[in-house]
Amino acid sequence: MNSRPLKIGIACFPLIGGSGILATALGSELARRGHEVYFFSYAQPVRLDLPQDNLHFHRVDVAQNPLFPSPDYTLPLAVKMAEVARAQQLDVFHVHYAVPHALAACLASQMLGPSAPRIVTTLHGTDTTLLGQDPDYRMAIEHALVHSDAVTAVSESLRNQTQEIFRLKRPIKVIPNFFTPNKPKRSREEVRRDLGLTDEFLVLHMSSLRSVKRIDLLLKTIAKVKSRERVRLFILAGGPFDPYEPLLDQLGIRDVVIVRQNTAVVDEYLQAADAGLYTSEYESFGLSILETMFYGKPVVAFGVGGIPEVIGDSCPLYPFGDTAAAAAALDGLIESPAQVRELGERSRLRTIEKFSADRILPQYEALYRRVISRKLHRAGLEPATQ
Ligand code: GMT
Repeated sequence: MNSRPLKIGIACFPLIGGSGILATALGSELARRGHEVYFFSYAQPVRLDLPQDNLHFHRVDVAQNPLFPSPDYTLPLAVKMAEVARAQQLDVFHVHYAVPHALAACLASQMLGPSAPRIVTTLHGTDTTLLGQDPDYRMAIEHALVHSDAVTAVSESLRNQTQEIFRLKRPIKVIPNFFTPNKPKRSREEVRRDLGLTDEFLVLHMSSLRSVKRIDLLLKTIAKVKSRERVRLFILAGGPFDPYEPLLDQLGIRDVVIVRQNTAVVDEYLQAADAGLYTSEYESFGLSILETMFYGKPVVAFGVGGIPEVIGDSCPLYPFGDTAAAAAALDGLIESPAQVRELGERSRLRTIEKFSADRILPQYEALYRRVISRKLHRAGLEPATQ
């Protein structure tokens, strides 16, 4: 088996959102393993530390040409991907999210002809579950999926849903997300002091706050906690919290909730927390849940989408919308430090066993090599490995 380092182009969204965070972590891990990685996005991804050996970032300018009625990103992205692929002889485009990244990769590939890199598309959720149902996008997504050399999904649940929506003839490979913690810069005590805490039970929620996250249910759950004076809900918000401000007063929980905006480095807050609370109505995976579990914190969540695959039997799950059950679970944890330790440790062990970089990276590397070998085989240069 050929094990030369690969040249991989990664296109992703740069913002605080699971797909971009995962793509950034993947690129960094690949670079650490000796591969050469080229990121494409309209801004530097929030968790991408540069400079780093083997890591390159190519900013794509959104075209604001007065000839066009609206700005265009897909074409400049495709052109930049094609230019860099040609100059650097990339082996693979690994694109995260079908729209616009997989479509830009298809276009770049057509521009380059037979020497084009192979295309690996990773689906993260809403590109299938929402856009896949949108008649304005559906055919384009289908085209990108059919013309990718491999398609992966981050959970069985998302794979099944994608197959249901698109009825593709091709296989979709499940490669779950992974997480690599960064050493926190401040101690647990320092962070808690900074948040104005003494011995309160700190419940962490990290998300984009998009409507699918059901922040209304998050706040209602906290409002139902019996030991309210002993609990604080800490929200690391990747989107505006203003729409939920009135609910804080309606539920009488203004004193209980702390909100911090757009924090890229989450490790020190994960370390400072006692448990995680996630009330989404859908998650294809739930990267924040995985991050919480990695830090040995129990998670209270509803059993929707891919969440049961992430949590497994490390913590109990609750039916969607059952805020009373979620609040009772938090009360149980507040009352029992032993239970917090036990569930937290089970969560931590599960993440190491199933979702560490060492478990997941070889799966992507093997996939890249497989699609590359198929290309060489087609060109008559080397026998295919499968
Ligand atoms: O859900 C978000 O806020 C962002 C979104 C994205 O695409 O960036 O997250 C999706 O991808 C993550 C990484 O694979 C998954 O952990 C999230 O569950 C998924 N979100 C949804 O399915 C709603």
